[in-house]
Amino acid sequence: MRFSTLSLLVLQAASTCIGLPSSSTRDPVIAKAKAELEVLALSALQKTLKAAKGGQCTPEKIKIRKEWGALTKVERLEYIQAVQCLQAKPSRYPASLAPGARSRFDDFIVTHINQTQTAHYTGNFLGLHRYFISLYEQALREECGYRGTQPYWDWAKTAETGLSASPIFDGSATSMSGNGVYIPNQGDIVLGGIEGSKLPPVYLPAGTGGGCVTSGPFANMSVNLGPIALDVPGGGPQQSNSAGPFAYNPRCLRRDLSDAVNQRFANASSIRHVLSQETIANFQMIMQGIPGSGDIGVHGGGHYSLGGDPGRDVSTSPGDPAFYLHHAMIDRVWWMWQMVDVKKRVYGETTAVAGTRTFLNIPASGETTLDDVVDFGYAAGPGRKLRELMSVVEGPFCYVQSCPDR
Ligand SMILES: *[C@@H]1O[C@H](CO)[C@@H](O)[C@H](O)[C@H]1NC(C)=O
Ligand SMILES: *[C@@H]1O[C@H](CO)[C@@H](O)[C@H](O)[C@H]1NC(C)=O
Ligand SMILES: *[C@@H]1O[C@H](CO)[C@@H](O)[C@H](O)[C@H]1NC(C)=O
Ligand SMILES: [Cu+2]
Repeated sequence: MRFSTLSLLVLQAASTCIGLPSSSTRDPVIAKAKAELEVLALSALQKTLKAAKGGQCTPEKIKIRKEWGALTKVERLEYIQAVQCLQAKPSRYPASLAPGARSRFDDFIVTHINQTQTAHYTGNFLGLHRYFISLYEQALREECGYRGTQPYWDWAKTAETGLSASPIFDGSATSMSGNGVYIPNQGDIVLGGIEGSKLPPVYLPAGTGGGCVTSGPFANMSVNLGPIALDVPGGGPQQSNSAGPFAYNPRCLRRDLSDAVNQRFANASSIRHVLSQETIANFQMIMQGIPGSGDIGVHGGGHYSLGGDPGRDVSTSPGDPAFYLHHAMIDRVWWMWQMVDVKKRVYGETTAVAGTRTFLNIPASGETTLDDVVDFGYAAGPGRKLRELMSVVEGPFCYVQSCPDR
C-alpha cells in the first residue's frame, strides 16, 4: 500500500507523461517522436520504481531529477548558488599535479581533461559520465548544502523554443547565463581531423554569440583550465594552452549559442532515433555521431549548440556549468534506453557494454568490461567498477529522471 501511494507521488511529481496533446509543434515527425518519447519515459519511470522495490534504494529514497524549466525559480537559484559555492571552494588537487585548478568546480574539469582519450567513443563513456554527473551532484549537496537534484537540459525543448528564449539560457538571474557577445562574420566550425583517421570534415555554422558571456549568474566566472582541443570558427588548428593541460589560464566563459545545430542534431526525432537502436554499440555510436557521417549526434548536438570556449573543447567542456545539464540529459536518454530491456541493457555482460578503452580505438586497446574501474582521482570518488554504475537505483545511485514537461 505504502509503496503504491509513494510511487503515485513520484509519478505525479514527474509530471504528466501521456494523455495530453503533444506540444505546439506543427512538424508531424517531431510531434510523433515527442509522443513516443513520453511513453518511453513513463515506462522507464514505472519500471525503475518497480526495480527499486527490493533493494536499498527504496521508492521513499528515490530522488527526482527534473528538466530545468520544471524547477521553480527558487529551486533554480538554489542550484546556481550551489554551483557558485563549488567555484569558491578550494581545489583538492596538489598544485604540483594541477596548478590551474583553483576550485572544487575545477577539480572535475581536471579529471575530465585527464581522461578525455579513455572516456569518449569508448565502452565506458555512458557509465563514466553517469558517475561523473552524480559525484558533481553529490559535491553540490554535501559540500555546498544543496538540497535539490541535478537538473537536465531537454534539447528537444530548446530545439522548439530557441536557446536564448529558454529558461536555461535566457540570461536572467535564474538561468545558467545567456549567450556570448555577438561577434560578426565568424567562419564555420570545421570538425574532423581525428588523429589516425582520414574522415571527411563536418562543417557547422557559427552561432549568434561567440564572445564572453555577460548576462546571468555566470557572467563573471573564470574559466581556469585548458583549452586542450578547442575548435574555433573559421577552421584552422584547434587551440590548446602551450603551458600544458593543467596550467592556469584564466579567461572569460564564451558561448556561441546555435539554434541551427540544436535543431538539426538534437531535436525530438534525433532522440527518438537514438532510442530505437537495438545494441549498445549502435546506441552509443549514434548518440555521439558516427565519425565521417556528417552527423554529430545528440551528444555533439548539445555541446556544439552551446559553442564557445570551453563548449567546443571535448576535454575542457565541463568548464561551462551547462555541461552538467547536458550530460544529465545524455544520462536520461541512456536510462530510457536501458529500461526497455533491463536484463540485457543493464545487466548483460556483453549486451550492456561494448567498445574498447580508447577513443575510437586509437591506439588499439582491449574491450571494456563491467569490471573496468572508473576513478576520478582527487576530484571525487571512490573508484567503482562499471558494473556498479549500470542501474540508477543500485550501487551509489538512487534517482529517476522525470518525463519532459511541455
Ligand atoms: C592523470 O591520470 C594519470 C593516470 O591515472 C595519473 O597518474 C595522473 O596523476 C593524473 N593527473 C592528473 C592531473 O589528474
Ligand atoms: C560582473 O562584474 C561586473 C564588474 O565588476 C559587475 O558590474 C557585474 O555586476 C558583475 N555581474 C555579475 C552577474 O556578477
Ligand atoms: C531532426 O533530427 C534528425 C536527426 O538528427 C535530422 O535528420 C532532421 O533533419 C532534424 N529535423 C529538423 C527539423 O531539423
Ligand atoms: Cu566527457
